[in-house]
Amino acid sequence: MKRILLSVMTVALVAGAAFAASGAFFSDTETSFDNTFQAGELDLQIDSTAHYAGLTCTEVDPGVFEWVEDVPNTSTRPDLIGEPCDGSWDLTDLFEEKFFSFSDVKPGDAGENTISLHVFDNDAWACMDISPLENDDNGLTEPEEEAGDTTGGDDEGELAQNLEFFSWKDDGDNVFEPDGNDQTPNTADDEFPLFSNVSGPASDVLNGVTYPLADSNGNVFDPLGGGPLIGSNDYFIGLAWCAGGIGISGGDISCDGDVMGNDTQSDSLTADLSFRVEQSRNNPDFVCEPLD
Ligand SMILES: [Ca+2]
Ligand SMILES: [Ca+2]
Ligand SMILES: [Ca+2]
Ligand SMILES: [Ca+2]
Repeated sequence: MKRILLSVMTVALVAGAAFAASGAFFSDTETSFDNTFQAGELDLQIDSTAHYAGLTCTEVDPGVFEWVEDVPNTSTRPDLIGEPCDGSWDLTDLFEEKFFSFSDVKPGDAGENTISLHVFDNDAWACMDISPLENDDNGLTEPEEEAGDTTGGDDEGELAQNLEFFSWKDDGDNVFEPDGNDQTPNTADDEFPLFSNVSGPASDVLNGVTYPLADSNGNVFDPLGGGPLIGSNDYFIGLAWCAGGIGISGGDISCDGDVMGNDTQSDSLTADLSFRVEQSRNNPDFVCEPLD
């Protein structure tokens, strides 16, 4: 009897303990650690590859660029082969890089730069701005005077009127590849002219102008779809130049130096080319306005 009683007491104690445990307040905790706001990044980088007179400005050693002939014994400037060159560089922010740096341009000279834009981290609107040209005469040589040039001062040059440019949306291979002779965009991959007048002298197409690349009115790289530049995509612009009259026929780009006269001798042309981007998120109405 004593043993049974002991057993009952044990059960009662156990039951009492169990009741005490389940009688605590129910609770639970979830924690979200280290809540943070950090500003995003929007970084534009640009690379360029320059071609001139059958040469390509090529990185021959890390950071060292020289003119290399595209096809042996075909360049019209063999004196430049192996010489240092500007106009080509890898993807970077721009510091002292120059798309164009030529000191001895002659009628019939022609070249091309393929420029790529790469927006990191965030989709962005983009505009291209070109400063007013400095079209200087640097004084009158005898042939200039004989050609009838009577203005020899700053901003009195004739080179800007005689250096013609053509620009197109490229796929990165430096070659203009329209859909046959059709120069209007038909597909997302199509290549087509970017200047509304197809081509023209620097004094017209590059003189203090702002070109929308992608804004709320459209996207030159994707005219069928529109919208901003997509972060992490590459976008390519071909920019061809000719000392004289540039001609576009299908995918062929020609240069006629005959129309460039002696009045341009010793003249110089200088301009700044800038690309700017602005975030597209929460900014749906952005328009590329000309800079002041
Ligand atoms: Ca001059
Ligand atoms: Ca002049
Ligand atoms: Ca191409
Ligand atoms: Ca002149």
